[in-house]
Amino acid sequence: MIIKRLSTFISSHLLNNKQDTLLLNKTMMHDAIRPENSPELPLISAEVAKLKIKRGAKIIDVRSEEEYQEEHLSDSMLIPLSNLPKYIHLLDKETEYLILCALGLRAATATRILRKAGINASCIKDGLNKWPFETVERQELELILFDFCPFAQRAVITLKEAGVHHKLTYLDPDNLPDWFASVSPFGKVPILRVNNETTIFESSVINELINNLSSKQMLPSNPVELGLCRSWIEFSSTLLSQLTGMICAKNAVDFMVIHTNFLENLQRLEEHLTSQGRFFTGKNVLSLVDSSYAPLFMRMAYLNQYFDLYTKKDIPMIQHWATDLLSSGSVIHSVPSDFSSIYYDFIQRRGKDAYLLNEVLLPKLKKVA
Ligand SMILES: N[C@@H](CCC(=O)N[C@@H](CS)C(=O)NCC(=O)O)C(=O)O
Repeated sequence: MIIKRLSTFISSHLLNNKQDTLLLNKTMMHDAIRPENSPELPLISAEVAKLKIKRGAKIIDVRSEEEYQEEHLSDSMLIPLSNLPKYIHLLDKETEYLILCALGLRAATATRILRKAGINASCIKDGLNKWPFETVERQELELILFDFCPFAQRAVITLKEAGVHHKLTYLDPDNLPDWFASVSPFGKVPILRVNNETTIFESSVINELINNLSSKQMLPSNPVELGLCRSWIEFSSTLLSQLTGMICAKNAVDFMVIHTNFLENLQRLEEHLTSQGRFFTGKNVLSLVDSSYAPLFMRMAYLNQYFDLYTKKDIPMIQHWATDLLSSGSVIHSVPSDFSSIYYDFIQRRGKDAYLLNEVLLPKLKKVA
């Protein structure tokens, strides 16, 4: 629990304090002399570290954000050395921490600081440069998407929130380039091209990959909490499909059947939400559950301007969550600034002869005009 709190805290507050940095710079000079194994500074090899990780030890990487993005160990948490003093109080005294940097020097300094504070920390001797096992390396990421697609928007939010370098390639669904069929296995977006050779598809899988490549922890590490998050992510796809179902329904009866079901599902979600925190997990960190629901909430808010898709007071928790989510930077910047007209175009295309456009939206829009 504490580890999770720490990682979320760290991810959102990579602070820089001048005094700490000066202090640490001094210590780092001192550490230019190769550290020796001692009770104040237990040094362990990569092989021993690997065994300890299997038994539950946690890795703290004390390099910079840039170095971390280039290459890191999976499941490691990033606390740049200069930020360490600020986060010590959040570390769990029952957990064993293995401290890693590039060569072992910054890790030695960090280990001493942590041990002085009563934390069970050991220094990985030779650092990442001599780590003989697998690492996660920087990848060239290209997200291929349509501007109206809510599933693609999930991945854009995650990319922005994770701060991972990426390229966005928008395609026109009515004018797809020849290469698209050869890279998208089902002809759908989003797809994430990794190093221009591997295609990852399905937005929830893409999101998990982005999360794993970044220093952010947008999913809980506890297996049960993780499973719960994945369950609710799946549920957001059901709600999104129902929204499209309403747009395509040919008549009022078909529309009402889906609408009733949609409201029941919203109620199910409402009942699950217990926290009044900004985001789904109740913490101040945008999770993959949040990036999965934000596109739904954005479309719901658009439609609710024109008819009672939902009543705000019936779903107060969702309303609170959606308001916070839709005002966060990575969500706002996940769509082009003319998103309303993009979404309206989508409704016109998908629901050309359908009930919602012709019987509900157009009469309202004519009135406004
Ligand atoms: N389950 C997929 C859904 C993706 C999806 O349905 N994408 C739509 C655009 S929003 C698409 O590419 N449709 C094209 C088609 O079905 O041919 C995911 O989560 O990525």
